[in-house]
Amino acid sequence: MSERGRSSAPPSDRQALVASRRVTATLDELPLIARGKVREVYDMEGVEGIPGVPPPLLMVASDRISTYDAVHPTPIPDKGKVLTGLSVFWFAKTAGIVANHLISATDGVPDEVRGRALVVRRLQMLPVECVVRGYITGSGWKDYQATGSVSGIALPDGLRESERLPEPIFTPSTKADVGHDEAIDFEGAVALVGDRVLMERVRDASIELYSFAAEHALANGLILADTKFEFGLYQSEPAGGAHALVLGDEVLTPDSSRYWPADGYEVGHGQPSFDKQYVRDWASASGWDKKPPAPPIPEDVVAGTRARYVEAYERIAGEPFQAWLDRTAP
Ligand code: PZK
Repeated sequence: MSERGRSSAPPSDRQALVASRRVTATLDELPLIARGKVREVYDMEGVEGIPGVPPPLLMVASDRISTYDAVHPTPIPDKGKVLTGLSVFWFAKTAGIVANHLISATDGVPDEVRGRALVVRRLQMLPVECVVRGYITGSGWKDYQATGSVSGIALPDGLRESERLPEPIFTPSTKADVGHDEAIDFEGAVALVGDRVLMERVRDASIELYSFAAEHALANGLILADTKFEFGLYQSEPAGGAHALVLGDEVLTPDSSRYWPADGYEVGHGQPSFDKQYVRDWASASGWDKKPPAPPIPEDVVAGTRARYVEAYERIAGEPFQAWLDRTAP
């Protein structure tokens, strides 16, 4: 029984102070507020109450992996830690471009999820996904073939699949609760957000983030074909304070981005994913119809895929993955 729970008497001032400053709960004490295919968001309300500051959130990345939109039952060990470490690397590198929601990867993070969870500022999220493309692939390639444009941006004639674009383009989409996000043009994003000047800042920040990251990645042998950002507004004062534009979500991870090996890059066809290609190749050869439920992944494919995630971390962050594990160990 805890010090607090042993007695029904009111807590002493000291006990109350200690309780109010308790920074670490266990995961099962935190209310789950959002659940994605491979990660969760928890409410840290009551864990670290600071008057006038909205209570933070805990974003937890799992080791689950999805291909063809279905989650496999087999985890990829350390995938959540790789993605979280990469997000933190990029948040630090890009803080001069735009503020971000990261508070801590250690203080307040429960031991059981250390290395794969972040305490973040609670934002009012903008209702658009901010996609930037530097290469023509995926749904962008489909739209270009059909219309010559992507998100209302006319592109040069004669582009071939996976070709680098003359300059990165901002191709926002809606946030669908279920199913796929729907591509919209910039005017559609302005209408959803309701503030043209804000949306221009979001677009410009998105392109600057992509350009910075793509150059860093390429210098380390990785092509960053495209990526998705999510932004929010942060108001620290109870009322009347300015709303700051803040970068949220996970950033520039293999789950939010397409990374290709620069080695063997070839225009004219789809490129292998740096991280998921072993799983996709195996899944295609397995006879799975690519509809849920996704099949279990064999051991050798799991090991090869884990190695690719770790390699992505080490190439991008420029340090051993072990350094991330050491910095975040309880
Ligand atoms: C927030 N999501 C998406 C869904 C996930 C993530 N800083 C923030 N403040 C308020 N809300 C969010 C964030 C962030 N980031 C993001 N949902 C809420 C989402 C499911 C699982 F991990």
